[in-house]
Amino acid sequence: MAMQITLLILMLATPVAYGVQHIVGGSTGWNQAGDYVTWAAGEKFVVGDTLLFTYDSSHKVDVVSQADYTACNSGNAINSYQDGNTTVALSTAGSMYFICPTAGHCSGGMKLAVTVTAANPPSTSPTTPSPPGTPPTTTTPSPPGTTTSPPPPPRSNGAASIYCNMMFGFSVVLGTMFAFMG
Ligand SMILES: [Cu+2]
Repeated sequence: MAMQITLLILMLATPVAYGVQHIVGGSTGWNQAGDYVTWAAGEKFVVGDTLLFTYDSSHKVDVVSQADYTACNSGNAINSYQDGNTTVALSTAGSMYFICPTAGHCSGGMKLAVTVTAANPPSTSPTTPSPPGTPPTTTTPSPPGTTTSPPPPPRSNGAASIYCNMMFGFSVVLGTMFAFMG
């Protein structure tokens, strides 16, 4: 019982207690060589996680709106970082947009959009859509199996029911015998 409670506490506490640190661009980091669309597609961002941008002084990190992300406009940046080692907390579910404000860098691909999902409920809904695809394939093979098995019973139906009755009667007799013996 204590073990089960411990497991339950661990399961409930783990997603909240430990956020994942996503190093933007992986080993490439935050620079003009990165492909942040591909990188972000391979990551799962959950509330409580953090992003770590590592870059040299020729780059910066601007937090921008979706429109400014699309337009590569750093004029209305919500936040701007230039310390070369920037941690950004993903504290709310939704989308966040980052661009490098250095001229030509954003339009050259130095821009990142992340979709942050809430710690627990939304993470279960993306997994539910995939099972529905599998049941239809498993239900299709079974009808042929069920249609092939019915034909034999009607032929031997009489004999089978007699056999069943005999076995039932036999088991009743045996049961009664054991009941008396015990
Ligand atoms: Cu840059």
